[in-house]
Amino acid sequence: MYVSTNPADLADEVARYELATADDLLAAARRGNAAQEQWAAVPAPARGRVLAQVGRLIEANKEALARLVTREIGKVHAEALGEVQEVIDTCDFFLGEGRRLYGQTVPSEMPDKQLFTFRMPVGTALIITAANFPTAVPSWYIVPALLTGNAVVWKPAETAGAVAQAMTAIFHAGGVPADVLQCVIADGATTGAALPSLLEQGLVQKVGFTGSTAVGRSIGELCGRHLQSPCLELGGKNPMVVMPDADIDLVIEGALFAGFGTAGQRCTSLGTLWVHRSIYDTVKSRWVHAVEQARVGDPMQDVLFGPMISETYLDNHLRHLDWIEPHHKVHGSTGVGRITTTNPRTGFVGDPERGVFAHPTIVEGVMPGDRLYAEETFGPLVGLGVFDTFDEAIELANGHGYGLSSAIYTNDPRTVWRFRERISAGMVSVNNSTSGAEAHLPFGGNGKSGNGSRQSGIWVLDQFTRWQAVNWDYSGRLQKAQMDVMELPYDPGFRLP
Ligand code: UN1
Repeated sequence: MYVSTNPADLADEVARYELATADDLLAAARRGNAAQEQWAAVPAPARGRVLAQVGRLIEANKEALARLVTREIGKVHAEALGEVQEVIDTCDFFLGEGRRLYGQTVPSEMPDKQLFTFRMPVGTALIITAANFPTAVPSWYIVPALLTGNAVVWKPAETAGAVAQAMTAIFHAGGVPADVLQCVIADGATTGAALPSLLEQGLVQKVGFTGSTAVGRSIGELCGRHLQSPCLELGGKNPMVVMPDADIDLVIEGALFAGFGTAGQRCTSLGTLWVHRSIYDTVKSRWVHAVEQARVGDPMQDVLFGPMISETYLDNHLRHLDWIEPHHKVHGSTGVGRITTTNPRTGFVGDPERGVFAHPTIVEGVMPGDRLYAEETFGPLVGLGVFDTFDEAIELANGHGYGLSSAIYTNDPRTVWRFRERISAGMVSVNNSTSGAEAHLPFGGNGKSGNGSRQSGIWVLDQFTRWQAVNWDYSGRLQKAQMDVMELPYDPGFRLP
């Protein structure tokens, strides 16, 4: 029995549920396969209507769902409301796609013949999501997958199981058939054990995964053996580059939210703040001050961040603190590590002993060669470094090999364009936080952040459909492509006098 507890108040039991076995996952995929064809036969505009209904129900239940998000994973309530809004936005976007889902008509090289393309569903998708965005990120997969006629087996993070069950209930109430969307709460090891069989038995035609680069790599390897390309949304070490002409007020506000909002537990959270030497001291002292003053604590109140998602996330954060080296300097709070009565944070909102809260930590002096430079930390631990030239900033921003999100702060349009051209990240913010992508732009990364797949907007359609090319010859004879092609005469020797 898995017991899901409130990370801001560990005595508050949110839900308990039996974790699924590998066989449960296989059985769910079989049911999904059996139900998929009938779902795909529902006209796309009617499937779009179903997602419109889901969107309206999410809207009607927004406050309750956001409260559950805050209670189960500790996300600050205002952010939880924003996250649920992202689900509504995603439904709104895809309800219209049900009336488009365009294919093309293409001219043939021969007469009395027409060419067409159709988007076909891939089949049954296994969607594996993380706890940090327990409603929005799953919706980025589930909504387009359903709209395009696929069945979905959703394996949410067990840490966010109550939210997943609530989401699934809303989808079913909105008209999605039970076997077309199934939520199976299992742990990572069980899912990993089931995946080879799911693929070998042909029960899953698409895997969507949001989580660590290491797990993404093994899912990618496994899917590759079965000639599948998964949709992978992995880690980030998202740089923010501050040029000498930047608006410093904006930088401080952006770096505070990007670094420490959601307790740094977004894949788009700021990794390292890179500041030009000419303004380094000013930016450093102002940012350190802002982090020191930030309100941390009870996520139902007006705080910058609440608890870690769970004790596991806190433990990981504590391990990452071991990566701080003698050449680093630590700033940002009245302690490091877990906030307790004996390791207090000045101004803490609430009682830190009730939950799993961590001090915000700025690590100054991060440089290539440091583990903190090279690896994602997924917690309230953010690097600070200095650069002298734009070329150096680009090298630092790309050198770790992740490529999810990035930001540049400058008022010079030429610098914006140079940054955009040379940064390896899939997402670029100009004078804005690395986090907080809107729900209808392509979301995804390069390098260690993903395999090039993109979620959201029209771009995700390529993840959940395959192109079918159709040719229709009504000439009444066999016209051979490339051979029986009409050619009009021309005069190759023609020149103007
Ligand atoms: C994630 O952390 O996996 O851009 C997704 C953002 C959010 C999504 C983050 N809209 O920060």
